[in-house]
Amino acid sequence: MKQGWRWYGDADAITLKEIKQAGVTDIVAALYERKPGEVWPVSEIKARQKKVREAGMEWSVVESVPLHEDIKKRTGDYKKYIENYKKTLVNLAKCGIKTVCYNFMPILDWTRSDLEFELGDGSTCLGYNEYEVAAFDMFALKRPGAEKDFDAKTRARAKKLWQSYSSKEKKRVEKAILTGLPGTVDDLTPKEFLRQLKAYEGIDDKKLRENMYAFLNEITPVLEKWDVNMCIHPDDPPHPIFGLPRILSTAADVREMCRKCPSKHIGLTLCTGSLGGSLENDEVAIFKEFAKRIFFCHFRNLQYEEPGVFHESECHLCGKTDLPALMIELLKEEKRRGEGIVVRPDHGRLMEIDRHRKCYCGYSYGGRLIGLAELRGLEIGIKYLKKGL
Ligand code: DNO
Repeated sequence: MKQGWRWYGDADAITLKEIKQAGVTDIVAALYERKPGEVWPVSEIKARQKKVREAGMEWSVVESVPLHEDIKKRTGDYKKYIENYKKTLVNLAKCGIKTVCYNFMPILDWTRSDLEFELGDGSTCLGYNEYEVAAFDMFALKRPGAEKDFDAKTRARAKKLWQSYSSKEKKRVEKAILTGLPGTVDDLTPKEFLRQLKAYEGIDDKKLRENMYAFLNEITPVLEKWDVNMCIHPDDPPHPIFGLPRILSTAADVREMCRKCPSKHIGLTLCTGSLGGSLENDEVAIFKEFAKRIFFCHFRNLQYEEPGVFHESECHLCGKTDLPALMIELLKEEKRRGEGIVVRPDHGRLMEIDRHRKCYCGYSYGGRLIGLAELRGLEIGIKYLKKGL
């Protein structure tokens, strides 16, 4: 396991020195100041790379090169944006950075309904409650036709919940959903969100898939020439929200992508927390099936209160995903390849140690430090017990 860590550049409250001291070797970063659709200049990539190298680490994974919405919709200036995307990939490859994470979620990237879910010990983490999301959709956003997306039971429960909420609680949900979470683009207002949703009218599941496969096949010659691996980040949560299709949520979706886009450079970011947002997904089975096409991993865990209601776990190793079993699969695949795969402890609790500074949601120092240490211990323990791995 190559020990990765997401760093948000100079705007990040966590310094490279702290990251290095955590035992990290591989930095996961991006040019966050560049908007989707822009070409990333070599000079800027090099400047960031130099900083990381000076701190004794290597920038080895990009997370993300975000896609302009026009590419997802295949409207407007999408051709120009695809050309720009290719240029960015070439520029990254010229600097030796050849693993690129991205996603194909329309408008919203990952979505939570609670950014400060309090655990028993007073630390906080991120949470998701599908009834809160449904209530926000129907009663606050008032998306036309939203009711049709929920069954009678969900509608009734969401209504009751919303009626019981104070305006402060409602605001909390709205903020959590519309805030551009780290790595995403901008904060949205309800009005702007509705406007963007309208632009997706007519783009159903089938159309969005076609658009994704077309994009991937168009950039494939660049991937092959420059030996770049594209690893899609699964939808989070892994199901449609706000009437928007989500097309990379299950093993079947990955299978279909691999069939439609056969290049070995097109693969997956195995994100346990995102895939784990559906009780039907089996993260270990997904790893096994697509092992050769997994170029990057996010490891963390979820705790369910009931189906559709979960929060991040106190411990990266315990919860919905069988992390020890997954680690064994990772080590087997690394052995087969003869090289390590970058894994980053994805998210962590916000604990006292970080209260004095402004960490991006989910991206605290202490919480991820524990996560990384747990993963490292697990790796060493497995190797000890299973000689040869
Ligand atoms: C959340 C992240 C996502 C991810 C993007 C990849 O913590 O995993 O924001 O970076 O979806 O494009």
